Amino acid sequence: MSSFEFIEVSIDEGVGIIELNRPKQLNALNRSMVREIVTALEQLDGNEAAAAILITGKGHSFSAGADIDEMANNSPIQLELINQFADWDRISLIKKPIIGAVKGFVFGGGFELALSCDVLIAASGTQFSFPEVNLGVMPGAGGTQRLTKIVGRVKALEWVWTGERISAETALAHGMINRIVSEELLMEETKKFAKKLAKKPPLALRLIKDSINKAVDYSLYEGMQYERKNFYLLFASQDQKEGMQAFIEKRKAQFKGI
Ligand code: DAK
Repeated sequence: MSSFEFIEVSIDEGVGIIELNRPKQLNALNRSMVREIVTALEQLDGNEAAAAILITGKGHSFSAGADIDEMANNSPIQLELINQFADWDRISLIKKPIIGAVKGFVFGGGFELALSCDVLIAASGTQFSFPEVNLGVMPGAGGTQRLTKIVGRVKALEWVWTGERISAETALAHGMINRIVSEELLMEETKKFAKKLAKKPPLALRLIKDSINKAVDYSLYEGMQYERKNFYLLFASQDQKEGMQAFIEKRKAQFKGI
């Protein structure tokens, strides 16, 4: 594992953990930090010791968004040349489950990072917002797209236009997060969830994520064809043989990820 300046990375019982580590700036995402997050995700994705990846923030907030100081004076040409959030697109290529444990402020680019997770567990009191409109800009790393696909056009327009804060309860009611827990239990509950996933057959998890992600973009017919191929593909795995044999022999399956 590389050493990082703005994040901390560890592995705990099959769960790779990435902690954003700029708490004094509320984990505002500078460019190096985004690059580090994506590098760590890719390294954990290729590391057999981690079956699932948990991402969280140190301090009281997940992230207050992209680092405003860093980008305030950029010209459009600089942004195009820096290709600031190109790294972001690589998050969509991560095959393992990504579970976000969020709390405090989840704003702007931090909200976009949260929406890139597969599962989101929020501490009570968490506030989500796209405040970019108040800076004279708009979300640029998938916010308008991902939010709309989850909550629909009506609420997405309202929230991104006004920049208003969305409570964890409202987020849950709109299917944006999976559950709310107390802040004290956030890491414990999220690790518990991640460890539960880490015990499942990794190839099945991988192809389930792949198939469900396709449902967002494909027609029902195309998606069902795609799903079927993934279903067939799993019959090439030893874990399918082990899983079904264990059921027949009434014992617990021992999955190997092959
Ligand atoms: N950037 C830089 N520093 C930040 C920051 C941010 N986004 N958010 C907070 N900080 C810093 C504050 O400046 C302060 O630093 P010091 O003054 O202590 O040195 C420290 O963190 C603590 O913040 P506050 O003192 O303000 O704390 P409060 O509890 O009073 O307020 C707050 C918390 C979250 C309400 C407030 O800090 C705030 O409004 N922060 C800004 C939130 C925001 O507007 N976020 C959106 C940023 S824009 C792109 C794609 C995407 C994006 C950009 C480009 N491309 C494709 C090119 C994404 C853009 C965004 O996320």
